[in-house]
Amino acid sequence: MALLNYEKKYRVRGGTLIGGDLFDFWVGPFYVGFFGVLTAFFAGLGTVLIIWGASQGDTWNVWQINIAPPDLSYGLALAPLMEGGLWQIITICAIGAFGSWALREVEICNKLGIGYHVPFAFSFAIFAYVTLVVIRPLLLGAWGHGFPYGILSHLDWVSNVGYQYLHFHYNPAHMIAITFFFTTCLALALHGALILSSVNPAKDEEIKTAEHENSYFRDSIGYSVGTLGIHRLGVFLALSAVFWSAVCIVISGPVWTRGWPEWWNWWLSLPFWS
Ligand code: UQ2
Repeated sequence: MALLNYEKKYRVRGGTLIGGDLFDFWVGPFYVGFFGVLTAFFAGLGTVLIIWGASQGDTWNVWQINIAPPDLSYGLALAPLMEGGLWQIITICAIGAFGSWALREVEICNKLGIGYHVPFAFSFAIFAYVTLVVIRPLLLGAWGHGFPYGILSHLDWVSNVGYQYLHFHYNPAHMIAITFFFTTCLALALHGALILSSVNPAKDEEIKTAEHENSYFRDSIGYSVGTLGIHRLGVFLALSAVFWSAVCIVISGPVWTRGWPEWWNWWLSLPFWS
C-alpha cells in the first residue's frame, strides 16, 4: 500500500460533526467516523432485510426478486411486514445509509479543508430518490405510490407510471431533464477528449497545458469556457439533469393528473389564436 504512506499527511484529526474523537480513525484506506458506522449499520440492515424479503418471495431469480410497497389502501399508515412494511423499513434504511454517507463525505471535506461540493452534488441524488419514495407518495396520500425494489419490477413501475400519463416525453420537465442529460454527455465528451488530447501525448512528446486547451476551442468556436469553467459547467449540467428529473416525476400526479400531451393545450388556448 504505497499510497497509504503518501496519504498519511492528509490523515488529520478532527473535522467530525458528531462523536468527537471516538470514531475518528481509518480502517485500511477508509475513513470511518460516526457516519461511517451509521452507514454500515443502515446498509447492512437494509441488505439483510432485502435478502430476507427475497427468501419470503417465490423466486431467487435476481431479475425477478421484488419487494413491493404497501397497497394503496394502506394510505400513509405503517403496513404489516409482509404487506409492504418491509418496503417501508428498507426505505428508512436506504435514506439512513445515503444520508450518513453524505455526512461522512462532509467530515472528510472538513479534514481536508476542501469545499463541500461532493456532498452537495450527492445530496441531489438523495433528493431524487427521496422524491420518488417519500415526497411524491406523501403528496399523493399513499406509500403505495413509491417504486418497488426489484430489477424488473422497478422497470415495470417506470413504464406503467409513464403510460398512466399517456406519453411521458410530453412532460415539459422531463424534456428539460433529458436535455440536461444529453448536454452533460456532450460536455464530458468534449472535456475528456480535450484533456486526453493534451496530457496523453505520443511517445517522446511532452504534454501540453491549459493554453493549448484554450487555444483549441478559441480556434474552433471562438470561445473557451476555461479549465475551471468546464468543471463548474459540468456540475451545473449534471445536477440540473437530476433536479429536473425529480421535478418531472413529482409534478406527475400531484400537479397534473391527465395525459402529458394534453398539458400543451395551453398553447392552443392562448388568446392570440382567437
Ligand atoms: C474549454 C476548456 C476545457 C474543456 C472544454 C472546453 C480550456 C480543459 C470542453 C470547451 C467547452 C465549451 C466551450 C463549453 C461548451 C458548452 C456546453 C453547454 C457543452 O473551453 O477550457 O478545459 O474541457
